[in-house]
Amino acid sequence: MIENSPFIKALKKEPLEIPPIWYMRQAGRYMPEYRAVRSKFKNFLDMCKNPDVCCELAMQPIDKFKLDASILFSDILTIPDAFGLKVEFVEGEGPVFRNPIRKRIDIESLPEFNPDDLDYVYKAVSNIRSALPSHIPLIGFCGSPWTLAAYSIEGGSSKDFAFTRNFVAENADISEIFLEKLTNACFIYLKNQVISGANVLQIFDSWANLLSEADYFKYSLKHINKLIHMIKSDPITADIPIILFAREPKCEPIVLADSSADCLSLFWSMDTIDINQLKSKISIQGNLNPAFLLESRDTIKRETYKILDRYKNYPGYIFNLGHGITPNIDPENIKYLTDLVRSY
Ligand code: 1CP
Repeated sequence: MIENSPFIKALKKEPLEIPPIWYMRQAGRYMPEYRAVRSKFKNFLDMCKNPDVCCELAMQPIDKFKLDASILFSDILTIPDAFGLKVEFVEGEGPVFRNPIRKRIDIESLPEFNPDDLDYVYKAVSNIRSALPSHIPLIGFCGSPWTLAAYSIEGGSSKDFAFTRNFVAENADISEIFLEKLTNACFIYLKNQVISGANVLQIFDSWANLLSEADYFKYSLKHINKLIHMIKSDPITADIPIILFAREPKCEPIVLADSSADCLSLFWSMDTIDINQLKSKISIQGNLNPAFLLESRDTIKRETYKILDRYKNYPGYIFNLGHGITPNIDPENIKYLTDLVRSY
């Protein structure tokens, strides 16, 4: 039963002897098995549009490392692609939007979001759910409305998203409309993932760090709060635990706990926060710096123990990294890390 899995117990803030473990980007380029499949596709999104391949990729880290949770293999940029922004992943450049949002009119003339355009994602969810052992929970996910807006307006990735920040400052009213459209799309998208078999949902606010504290509430957290409220109010999704990952937001973590997410996924630099005030409110997931996985075993052990010591009495602690596994990490170190946590 999924309810008895350590991961779901932790999300319900139950104290556990050994924390459940999974890793952000647990399927990806660092695995030779992934690269073998990836080499058959030119455009990454074409690979995401193949539900059988997504299932195979999601299962790779589960089979190899016996992790406690699986995550849908897909990407957060499927939603902007479904809005007609034509997302492509260019070799060495990351995502590139062929129809980015550049002017007000681009938002005004956006088509209605059609959730059926993302049927390939729901099919991937149901394939993965069928392939997984029945006691391993499956995480569905989406990007936060702000993070999706940032990529859509910028037209791809960027160090500082200067065009986006300028655009929203000068077009606050229409940006609000765009963020609302994205929020509604995220809700239907996540609901369909739950209908197809997702047991947990994670929201990725990967570009939370771009905004000042006041702007963070206005452009990001307000919409995340609304999205979580919609999920918690719908009878189909009401009981699904929600994990919120926010990269270095300029607000206190307690403010994120008030979003009514069930779990906070901490970015690796968020290691001086006061966890006592979070204890009764929310589970915590994280937050080893993935860069330590490029160092010696002694360093990995020292840094992992620091984190395990910090959270050993925290009810509902889930071990994870503070951001995704990078392509240059040796899979043997993922195995080493997993054994280390389980034998602590
Ligand atoms: O060419 C390749 O092989 C593509 C690499 C890759 C992979 C494996 C991308 C491109 N996306 C993914 C899968 C993915 N993306 C998953 C599922 C796999 C898993 O976790 O095991 C998930 C949950 C994501 C989510 C995602 N995509 C986020 C949020 C998490 C985070 O890292 O902050 C973001 C920001 C993206 C955008 C994205 N996808 C891929 C790239 C290169 C980028 C851009 C990153 C940037 O802006 O620099």
